[in-house]
Amino acid sequence: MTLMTAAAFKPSAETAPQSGARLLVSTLERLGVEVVFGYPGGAIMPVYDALAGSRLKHILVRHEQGAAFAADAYARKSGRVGVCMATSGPGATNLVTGIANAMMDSVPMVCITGNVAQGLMGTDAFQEIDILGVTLPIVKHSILVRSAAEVPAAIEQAFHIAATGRPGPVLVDLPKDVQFETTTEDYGFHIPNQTPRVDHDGVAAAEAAIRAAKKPLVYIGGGVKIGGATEALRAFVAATGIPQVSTLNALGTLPTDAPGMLGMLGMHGTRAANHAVQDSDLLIVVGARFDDRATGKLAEFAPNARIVHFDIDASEVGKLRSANVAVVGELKPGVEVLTGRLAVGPALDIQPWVAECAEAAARSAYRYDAPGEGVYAPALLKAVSEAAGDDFVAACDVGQHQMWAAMHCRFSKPEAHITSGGLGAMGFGLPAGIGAKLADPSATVVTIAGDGGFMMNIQELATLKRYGIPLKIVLIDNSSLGLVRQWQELFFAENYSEIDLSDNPDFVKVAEAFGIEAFRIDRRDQVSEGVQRLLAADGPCLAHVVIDPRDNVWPLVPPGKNNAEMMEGS
Ligand SMILES: Cc1ncc(C[n+]2csc(CCOP(=O)(O)OP(=O)(O)O)c2C)c(N)n1
Repeated sequence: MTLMTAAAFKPSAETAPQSGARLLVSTLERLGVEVVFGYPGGAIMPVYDALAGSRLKHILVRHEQGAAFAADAYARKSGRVGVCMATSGPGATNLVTGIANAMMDSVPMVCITGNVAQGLMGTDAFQEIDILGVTLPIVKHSILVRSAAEVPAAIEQAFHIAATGRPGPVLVDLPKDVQFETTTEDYGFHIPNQTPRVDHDGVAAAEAAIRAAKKPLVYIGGGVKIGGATEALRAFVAATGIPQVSTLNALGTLPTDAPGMLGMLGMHGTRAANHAVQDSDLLIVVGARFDDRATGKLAEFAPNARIVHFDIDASEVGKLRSANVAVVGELKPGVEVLTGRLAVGPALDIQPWVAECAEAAARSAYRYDAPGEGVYAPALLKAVSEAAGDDFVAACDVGQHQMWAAMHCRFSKPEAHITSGGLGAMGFGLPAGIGAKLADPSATVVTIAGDGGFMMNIQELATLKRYGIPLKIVLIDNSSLGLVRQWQELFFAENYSEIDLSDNPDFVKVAEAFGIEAFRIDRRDQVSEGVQRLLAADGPCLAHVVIDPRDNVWPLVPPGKNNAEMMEGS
């Protein structure tokens, strides 16, 4: 946390007096912000007053959590900083889950909160919350702005910190008196000029390790797309032919069907990916953090592999698994230099390993011919992504449907898969779909949600209607909290405790009550036409997909087991 002091900044030319609120709006405009997601209230009223007539498009969500999730997905899809705002007290606390979500997935976001006037701070004033204190462990940085003159610098600094290095959420708290205060001063923020430096020694050591390996494997993390290193990594893979596995957050970094792409590793990873990791003799980890959902039992993860770890955040390297070679710095130039070095000299001698991985992938390819007449979610989700083509973007909620989407949708770009990976926050899907669609109106954005998570932010259907956002929604309804139900079945002796949602409302009627087109798919022979109808709809549209509550996600690595010990369903 930093308290801004005016002395730290250079005053620029004097202008007519402006309020802190007005300075906030004009700074956001100057930074090129186009969309702000928010919800007003007493402690941020001067800002809302100043918003009227500005160039900023404000999206009035129906719950502040929706504002944070939408801003997060806007950032993931656009590659720019997402912005959300809320009033003090309950408005600010409603942002908290969204802030934690952005922190866990390293998403650049600036969250602006109003607060009570400075004179009232610490007095338990109406709607007063120490939001800096509340969010301290879940922000990259936070700023309490003490005077109107500090507003522009605080905002510029917040954007800079949110977007540079390892990105993350930055909170800017504006007391009400600061919003009202007028000033002629506008302190600019001097953004330091940083040229990325490459750790050449680390890259040379990485090259040596790769040349010595017989079974190298690239372990792609979400940091690759965040670091703008997608093309660099694609070029590295094309040049070397080293097979790859992806974390949940990195899906799409290599297209799903790219040569050598074995799919997701971890708890719901593919057999081919998990076995390759366990067999490999060198893991080239790029922008990944060894999350337990990816590694399974850490002590038995990739037992024979040396580790080359590329990351921008030095504290990630060696955090959970020590690295034999560390390459700390921006991923893009680091990977580019490595590719260049490997291009000279003898080709890698890895053909038997590449062939072994390809055979394993072919042998364990998923089958979509499940018996029965009911809708088979994996096949339906695959069909949706294929019908949408290269413009497909999935904004997923959390649960079985999220894992099915990760495993069975085709992603051709890293921004095509937007999910709450680190935090696993139910309720993400609908507002995330809104944010992603606003970031890229030409994309075919599809929210994929379960009946439980959808209900957590169902009020955002009103936002879709109000702004006519043509988001498509696939609501996979198994009348239960499916992923919890699956765990209860497998690991809690079928003691189904508090997972029954069979009294769900009629989702078609609910959507229609919000003014949104909706229809039901409950038989397999309706899938193809339903998918076409959903994607062809002019405006927002919801497909209510009814599936068998007993359908489970397979394969699965049981908790506490290593990734080679995968369970397969019947
Ligand atoms: C906010 C929040 N609360 C609880 C959980 C724990 N949780 C993870 S998956 C899940 C069930 C999700 O059910 P549903 O949305 O219906 O999706 P399904 O698994 O049935 O596809 C729950 C309760 C969570 N991830 N997030």
